[in-house]
Amino acid sequence: MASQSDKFQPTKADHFTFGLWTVGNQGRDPFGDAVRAPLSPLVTVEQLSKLGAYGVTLHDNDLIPLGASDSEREKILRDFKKALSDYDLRVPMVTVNLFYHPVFKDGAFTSSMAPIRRYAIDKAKKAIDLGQELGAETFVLWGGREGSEVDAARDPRDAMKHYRQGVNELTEHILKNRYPMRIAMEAKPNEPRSDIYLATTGAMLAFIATLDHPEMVGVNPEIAHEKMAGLNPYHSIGQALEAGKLFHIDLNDQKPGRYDQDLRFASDDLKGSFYVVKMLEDGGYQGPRHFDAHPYRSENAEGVWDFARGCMRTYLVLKDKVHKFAQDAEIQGILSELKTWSEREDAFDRDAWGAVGYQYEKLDQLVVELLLGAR
Ligand code: GCO
Ligand code: MN
Ligand code: MN
Repeated sequence: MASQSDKFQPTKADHFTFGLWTVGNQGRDPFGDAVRAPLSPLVTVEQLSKLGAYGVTLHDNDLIPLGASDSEREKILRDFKKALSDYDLRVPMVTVNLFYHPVFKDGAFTSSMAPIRRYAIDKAKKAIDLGQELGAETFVLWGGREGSEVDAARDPRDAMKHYRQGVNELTEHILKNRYPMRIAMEAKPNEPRSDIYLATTGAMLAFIATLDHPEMVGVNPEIAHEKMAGLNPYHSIGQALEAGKLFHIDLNDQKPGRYDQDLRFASDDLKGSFYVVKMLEDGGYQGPRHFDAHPYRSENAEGVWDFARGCMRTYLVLKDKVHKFAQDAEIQGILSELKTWSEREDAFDRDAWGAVGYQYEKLDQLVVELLLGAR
């Protein structure tokens, strides 16, 4: 693949990152067992670095198994840090697993059970400490089990109060320890819960404004999750960026109206993905380009790396299209014509304005042809 064109060969300067859980996904689904062997974090570091990635991200338990002793933790961390330094890979983001163990079956921060909430908050604090040890500047918080099936059991107002209290404790922990770390909250409308609280990036933004330290908390929008909610990720990401809240991003893809697919970046929706790349590149987003996606279940160990290469190459191809968009005389001509119209200062004539054609058909067709390589 790389031989096709070096222009699309990723380098560390592109700031591509992958979760250990993404390339390490074994292809389990609710109807079928694992199709791939577990992938060691050390091998992942080596492979990602060779493919041109900049970093790797992880949940606490992707690296340190739940229940590991202090000495086991230390050994794992020592080996992992050595691999990171041998292969010049960074860990810009760490997150916490608050969903896998049965203890979280009815929520973590929003559990109705105070001892479970305590355990969840302490687990997240430890994951923050782990992130600090690995040099991460972002801590992602995805409340996968923060939701319900049975609304008779819990009032969402109580869930909000508990959620807020949990996040407030995390910011206190970061401040007390003077960690240079920010929190990025990730929304999802459903799966694994029937309904997950704070279902969209917009809901997260409203919630963040109610926290004790809103300046330390932003969002980690995931393309697929916005699509699962029937929303346009370009708009959600744009709103977050404009609010100064785009602290991190999960790039992947999703067919609307389906289960959580976590598809290879831009594999389904080329035009929507183009606008996301355009937003990140033109909008001054400084963070890593993080892929949170899974290889198809059809793949063996080799196919996993085709998947990772594909995510990065497509991003770079779309970034090239963003430059072409800016240089395309016809596209820019229409846009500047529209701008001239918008700045007209003659007396307002309602009927004349009502009769104006905006040329959006032409504009959109030009974008389609640009993406198809026809210009
Ligand atoms: C999902 C989620 C997760 C989270 C991850 C980080 O696919 O439903 O995106 O992958 O991003 O667990 O906490
Ligand atoms: Mn995600
Ligand atoms: Mn997802």
